[in-house]
Amino acid sequence: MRIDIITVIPELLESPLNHSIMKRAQAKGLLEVHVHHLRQWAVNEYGQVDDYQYGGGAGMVMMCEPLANAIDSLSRDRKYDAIIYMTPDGKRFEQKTANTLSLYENLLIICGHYKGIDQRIRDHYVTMEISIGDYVLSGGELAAAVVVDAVGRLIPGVLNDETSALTDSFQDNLLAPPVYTRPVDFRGWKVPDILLCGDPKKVEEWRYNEAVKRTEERRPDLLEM
Ligand code: 6GU
Repeated sequence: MRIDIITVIPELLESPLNHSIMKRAQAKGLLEVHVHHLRQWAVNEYGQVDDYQYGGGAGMVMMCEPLANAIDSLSRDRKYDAIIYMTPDGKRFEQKTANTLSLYENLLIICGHYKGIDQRIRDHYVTMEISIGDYVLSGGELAAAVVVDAVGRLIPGVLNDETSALTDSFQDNLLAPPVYTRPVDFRGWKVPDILLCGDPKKVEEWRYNEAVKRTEERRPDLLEM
């Protein structure tokens, strides 16, 4: 999978996408992430990419021309399966969306800043608008990093143990069960006996029951979906 990202602050995307699982995905050639600085397509020598909004009001708006030129230029090299705009008024990002996106070959993600981007770019280019939750971030970059991570780890071969994405929280509308590692007794706090019994069927059953219990307690809404 290839993901292109358009941003005015590429630095915000560097670290989150270059460590741990995202680093390995790219090293294995399963995921390519290309971050493009919107200033390359600025309208003048000052690197201008935003302007005052019509109708007045505080806050700048990202202009049509640099964004349209950026999207056109990148689209010449490949056909995007989705052109995604990161915005708090987009559709809430969920595991289901990550699953869908992980099946695509080419994604283009646009990070908004300031008051957002000119509506005409949303009307004529963007095919999908994503929010990562009901709170406002200063820009779309951190949200884009969240989407790339959630999607990237689902690409077959990215995770070491192929089954481990299947047992993640949310994959079956259940939260993940508790996990334990050594030592078996820490300050008198013990690991549940059943995890030491050596019977995989019993362990599996216990994990499932714990997942249901945890979901009932913390996220009963998930059980009604
Ligand atoms: Cl995608 N962008 C911004 N700026 N804020 C957000 C968001 C996105 N999702 C939640 N809050």
